[in-house]
Amino acid sequence: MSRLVVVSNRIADPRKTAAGGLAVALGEVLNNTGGMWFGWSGKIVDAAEGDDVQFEQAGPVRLATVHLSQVDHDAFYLGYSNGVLWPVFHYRLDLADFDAGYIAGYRRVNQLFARKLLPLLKPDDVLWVHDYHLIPLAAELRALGCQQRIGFFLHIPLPPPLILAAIPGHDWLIRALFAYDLVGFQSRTDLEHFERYVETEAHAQALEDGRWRAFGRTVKAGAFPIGIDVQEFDQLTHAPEAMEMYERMKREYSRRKLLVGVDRLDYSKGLPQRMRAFREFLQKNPDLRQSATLIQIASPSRENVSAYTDLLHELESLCGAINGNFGELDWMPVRYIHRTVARARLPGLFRASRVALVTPLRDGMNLVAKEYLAAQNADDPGVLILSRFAGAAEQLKEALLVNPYDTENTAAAILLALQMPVEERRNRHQAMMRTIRAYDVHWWCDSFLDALAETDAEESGASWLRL
Ligand code: ADQ
Repeated sequence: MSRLVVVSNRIADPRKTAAGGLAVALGEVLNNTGGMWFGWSGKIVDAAEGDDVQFEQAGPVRLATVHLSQVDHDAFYLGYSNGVLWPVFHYRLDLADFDAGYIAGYRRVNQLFARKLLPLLKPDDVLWVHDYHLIPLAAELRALGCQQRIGFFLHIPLPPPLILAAIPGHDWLIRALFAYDLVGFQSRTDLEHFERYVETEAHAQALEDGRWRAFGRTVKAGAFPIGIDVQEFDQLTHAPEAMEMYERMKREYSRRKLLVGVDRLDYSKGLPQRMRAFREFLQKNPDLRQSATLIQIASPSRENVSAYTDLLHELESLCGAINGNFGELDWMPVRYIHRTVARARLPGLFRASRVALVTPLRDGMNLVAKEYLAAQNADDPGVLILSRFAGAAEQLKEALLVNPYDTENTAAAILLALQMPVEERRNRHQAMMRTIRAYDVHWWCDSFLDALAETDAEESGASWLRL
């Protein structure tokens, strides 16, 4: 069995539960192959301190990391990855900052990764590169002579061709994808965007089995919707920390039904729109007002990017206004918590909540939707209100699907969810759990790696030097 080498911007120690399902699943494959995980250490150092690779052994898994200089970090991470690719890939051209300097830093860090990784590779290694920070990594590796099989998975959405085309150098980005052997997306929609782009903008030739030919190379493209580790989440749900959280929430909110939202504080997650929908619900249903409380957890995220500070203020002021206008001495409609909740406690909060509001404006997949369902009591489950713009909506058809921009429609869904009879809740939950179990994170890992193993390894050719 070939050794697996996972490459991502940040790495996680697969032995730690806090790392979450993705790290656990990747850790399992890495464990089986005695693999390596390569990425940024999370440390910013003085450029003069050098860029040696740091190693750590996590069981059979080798963790290899490099530090970044302040200049590289700012241009690569804050600038191009999170100031250009993240907003545009989430359809937010208005928030993109197309500073010409950023792309050079993005390339520099990808070249650094390639330079540092190449000497660590064995001839029959299989590489799996993750996410938008590292789109050109395979091209940079190929330029240095790397012949190994390389797959890429994009965790965030791929926008339609005309939105993608707004990025200066978009053709360079997509050309870089052809240095991979397999490119995976979260949903059919993202895959279709890729196909339309390469056909119309890159004049790629469609071959059989999802393969595309352009720039002297063939790449296979497919949709591999990411899942959760259902078993691991089930164990977490029944572990003491989650149980204690569940009991506490049930006690504290014994007279109310809980609605829950758990997100990173990010403009893609639709938090202000969600608050407005909840306000609309309170306005329209005065008789139900005191029977519902919304707990919104928004964990701090990328706070040094300015769009995030604006969002923080907007959300704080909306929550304050809702509580001010509708609150009573013994009841606050919204509990807004700007903090990360320990992973071990999340299932308890999910299980105690009658409704989950997962209403992003755009999301690659959204694992919170799946985790919420997995944490429910199958005999008396809660209701998932899910944005049709989350990748998860392609799979979870039995959720109450909403358009998060449509305040009235989302408010109506909240009412429906709170009043839904147990029989209907059970049926919907059962159907969605079948999907979540069939397409769990192990299915995702295996199906991606099987598809990668089936690709024909190709000579990479010197053309990549010109990227
Ligand atoms: P994210 O945008 O981070 O990930 P998501 O899938 O919702 O989004 O969450 C990832 C994990 O973080 C989940 O396990 C969740 O429980 C946890 N999490 C989120 N908010 C939290 C909070 N406030 N406190 C504690 N834990 C929290 C990106 C893409 C998604 C895609 C994932 C995986 O944007 O669309 O689903 O990668 O591919």
